[in-house]
Amino acid sequence: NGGETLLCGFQTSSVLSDSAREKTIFIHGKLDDQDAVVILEKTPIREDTLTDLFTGSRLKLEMRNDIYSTYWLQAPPHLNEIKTTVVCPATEKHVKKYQRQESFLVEESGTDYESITLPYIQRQSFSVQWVYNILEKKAEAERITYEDPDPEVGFVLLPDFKWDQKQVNDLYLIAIVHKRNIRSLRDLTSEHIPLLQNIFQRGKEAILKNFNLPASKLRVYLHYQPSYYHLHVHFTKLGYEAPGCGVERAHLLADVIQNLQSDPKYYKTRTLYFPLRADDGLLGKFKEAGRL
Ligand code: M7G
Repeated sequence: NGGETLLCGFQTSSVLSDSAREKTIFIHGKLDDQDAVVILEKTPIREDTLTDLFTGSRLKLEMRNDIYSTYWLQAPPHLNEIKTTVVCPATEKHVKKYQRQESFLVEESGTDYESITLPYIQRQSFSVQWVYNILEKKAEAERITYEDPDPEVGFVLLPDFKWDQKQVNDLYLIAIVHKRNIRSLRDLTSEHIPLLQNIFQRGKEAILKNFNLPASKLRVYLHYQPSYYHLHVHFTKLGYEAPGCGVERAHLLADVIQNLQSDPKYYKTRTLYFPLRADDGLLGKFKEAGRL
């Protein structure tokens, strides 16, 4: 499928965002006449590659001053790869998702959800075909870390595509529920507690077994609003600030379970706060309704 030459034909039209600190760049362009978003990311330097790096690389002196000197290390190709993600064909919504933009905090009551958010996401949200492909083993089947096939409380746990699995420092997995009618946090009631507890318990066990990372090193949370409206839970390494994961969107799974235990309708009735980007259509709907 042309995997090796894929990007030769990529025509850049604009840089959507970039970050020197995260060492990423998000580019919008065309690939075979189709809109595409390409994400390039330099990955962390792994301790277990240091020997290879020191023995297999050439050093080019940049400057020397007293006891100080700086160099360019020309690493062997296999230690100099750039993680690349391609979305093609990309929709306008994908382009917006990756564009750097100002955000505004929205206050959404239970009734706002029913009257503003729900009708909007029913018309406008991203396709969750990739999620169904995972659940049906049509894609990424060989990447699955753990699965509980139960139709009620089951889920698939696998590496998020933001994680290259080369080091545990930036560990990032997602648990995707088998049940298909749960869009987000807002759809959860006390009847889902067994499902959430199952994900929490078995997810932590699977990560300990496969990646040797104990529960005390994990941040387990849901996003509201999510980008994809099929319930999923994020598992990341504590202390790793995953790109695009602002505090306002995160709801810790442990808190979600407790909130539902104390009030079965907690997420139907509470006001929830979340940031939306300036050109998000949902923000426009909140403005039209005079809620902003
Ligand atoms: P979210 O909270 O709905 O949206 O999380 P966010 O991307 O705004 O955080 C969805 C998660 O699924 C994100 O962490 C994505 O990186 C991840 N993800 C998205 N896609 C399209 C894929 C995919 O095709 N495969 C895998 N493994 N993960 C994906």
